Amino acid sequence: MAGFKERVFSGVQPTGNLHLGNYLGAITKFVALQDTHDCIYCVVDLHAITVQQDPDALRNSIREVTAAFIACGIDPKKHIVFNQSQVPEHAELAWIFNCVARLGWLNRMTQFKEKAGKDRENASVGLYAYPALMAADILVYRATHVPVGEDQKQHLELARDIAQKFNNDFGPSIAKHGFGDAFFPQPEPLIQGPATRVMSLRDGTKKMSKSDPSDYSRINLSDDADAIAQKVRKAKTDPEPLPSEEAGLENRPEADNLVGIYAALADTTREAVLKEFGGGQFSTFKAALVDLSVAKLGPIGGEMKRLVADPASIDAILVDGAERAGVIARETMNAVKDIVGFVRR
Ligand code: AQP
Repeated sequence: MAGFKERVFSGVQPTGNLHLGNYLGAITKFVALQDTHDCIYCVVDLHAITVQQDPDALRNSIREVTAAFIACGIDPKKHIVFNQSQVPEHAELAWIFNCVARLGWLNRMTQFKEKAGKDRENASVGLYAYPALMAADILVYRATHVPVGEDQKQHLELARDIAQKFNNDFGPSIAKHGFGDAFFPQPEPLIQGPATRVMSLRDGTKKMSKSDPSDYSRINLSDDADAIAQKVRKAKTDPEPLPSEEAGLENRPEADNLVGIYAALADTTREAVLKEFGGGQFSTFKAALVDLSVAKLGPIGGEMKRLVADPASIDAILVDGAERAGVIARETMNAVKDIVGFVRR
């Protein structure tokens, strides 16, 4: 992005067990981007409390997500790993963005509508304002690239709108303080590959999600080989054999989902998977999917267990990450305060 140093930011909520959707849609991308970019990966605990959380479970989840990051291959020494609440500048910039974003923009957010459900009057103000905080998470580091799953696309578009409106609203002040014609970059979503939206194993029309009451709807990163095998075997399918061409997956959401998962785990395409398994029965395909899933996810679950057994080491990683993130975030906030017109220390 012209004029801005390339930097990657993304976050994961500590709201329960991380699952295959989080892994394929987001975390595998986090890992790959480490080779080419400076990366900041955040456990977004301020987002988690937009719905009620048990305090002890939340603390455990923060450590578990951190362990998952590391077990999947994120290097917290070369890059930055921390939890959001340790860097107060996220919340500070979010307030300013609440004053930049328009009500009409937030009213269009489909995730709020889905999560608030019918009882919208009873949803927290935080759940409604969530996308402005997400914009602050990204832009407090002036990040240029954001690897996310498909479900976050709309929030990313809002972050771009907020960045642009801030740049426009404060244009003369931005120039006066020596930042040219734009202080914030337009962050680009990175949504690629065969598994940008992994669906529930029980219902191919619903997103795989931590908050689904059925544990059989998802494969958790902490699941052992037996649990993975059982969930894949029980995954909903249809009576037809697998098609040989991608077009044959249309209107077959469960088949499409399992083929997409296989392709992502094997680092190949749906087309290639169908070339191998097309025309065959689901039982053969599922057996291969069990083997592949266990081979890929088994070691991650084992390493997560080892890491969470030593919470002090995880906490030390988070403190170190928060200190390094805080240096960047404070620099941004000092500039933002000057641009907005606050008197500061
Ligand atoms: N099913 C999915 N397929 C692909 N990507 C997914 N992501 C989440 N679900 C899928 C991506 O994972 C990253 C972290 O997501 P999150 O935990 O911060 O929030 P979420 O999207 O709200 O995840 P859940 O599982 O659906 O949580 P709950 O049930 O608590 O709402 C994001 O990049 C997301 O796109």
